[in-house]
Amino acid sequence: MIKFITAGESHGKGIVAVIEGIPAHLRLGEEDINVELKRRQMGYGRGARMKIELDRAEILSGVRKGETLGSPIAVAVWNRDWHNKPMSPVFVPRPGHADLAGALKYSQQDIRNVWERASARETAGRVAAGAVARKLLGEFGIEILSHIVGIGYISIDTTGIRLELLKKQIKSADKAPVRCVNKEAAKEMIRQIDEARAKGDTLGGMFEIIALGVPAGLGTYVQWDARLDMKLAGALMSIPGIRGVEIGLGFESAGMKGSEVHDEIAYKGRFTRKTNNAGGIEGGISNGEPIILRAAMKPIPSLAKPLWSVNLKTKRSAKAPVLRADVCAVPAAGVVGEAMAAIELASAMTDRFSGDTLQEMKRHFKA
Ligand code: EPS
Repeated sequence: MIKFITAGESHGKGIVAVIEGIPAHLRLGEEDINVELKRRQMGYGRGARMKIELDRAEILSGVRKGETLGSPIAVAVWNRDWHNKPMSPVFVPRPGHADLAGALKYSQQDIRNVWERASARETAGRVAAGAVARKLLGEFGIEILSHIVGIGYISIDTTGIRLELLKKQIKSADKAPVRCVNKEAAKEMIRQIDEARAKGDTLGGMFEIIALGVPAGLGTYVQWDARLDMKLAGALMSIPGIRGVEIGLGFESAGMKGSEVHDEIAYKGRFTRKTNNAGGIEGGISNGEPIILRAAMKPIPSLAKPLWSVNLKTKRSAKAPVLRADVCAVPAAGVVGEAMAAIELASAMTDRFSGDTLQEMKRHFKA
């Protein structure tokens, strides 16, 4: 099993991720993490903070001479925008952010004490941990991709596209502004982001995760909390702003007939399916087909044209504070989603093919 935690505040010294359960002798360098951190910083609609930061990993522990030791791996991403002087307090919570709920829970009047940790900057730590998990998955031929399938009112349907072609399209769209494989839809997404920015508004959307090469047999139905779909859905749901997760056909399957939904089984030297509506998981277990997940992100709650709220001190109506923020962070959320899926899949792999060393894990995998 792989465990990970993050620590750090948005304007503290940095974000740290600690990941445990990675076997010894996996080749790992800071550059493996940096490529993923860079991807998280990209995307049309990001705020000014991304122009300040140059997220880079510093491996603090768990790696020697470019190889993991089997001990906890700690990675730091230092903040450039580190405020070491006290900042003026904020008393008006933003609707939709953690501000009010956090202030009530931790008995805080200065909302900065809530948002410093609740900020999506924390996801830099997740992406760092995810990059380590991804490196382990790569040893077993498992690849994780993501692409944007919706922003605002625009959404695309890629179900008819052959997976090999879709994979190519996703790889070439990865550096494009909204990471969407449909160029026409991407233009409209960008136009909508511009419009939202001009109006002081924000936008949400939907990303899809595709995990290729996942062997059959990860996860299990024998206990509720061991199901792979539960773990993956929970992992995606934990990303700030995510309000819904689907697996395979997801919500659409609720309105369809059983004969339309379930993937008929054939045998051609191995078990095959013509369709993958199940999204690669049946009975809480990976079935050998690609794993397909989608997550819906709500619009960012920091609005340039703010909503009404209440001052926590005076209890009088007040406009929420106007802060530097993203107009749309869905392209970046997709990268965070990949990281979370990588961690859960790597964890399921270490459960299934456990080993103290990578070689031992590979022997179990081969067997
Ligand atoms: C983020 C850093 C933050 C925000 C954003 C994500 O930096 P700052 O608050 O200094 O501008 O840009 O956080 C949010 C959108 C949020 O709602 O918390 C980052 O590194 O991703």
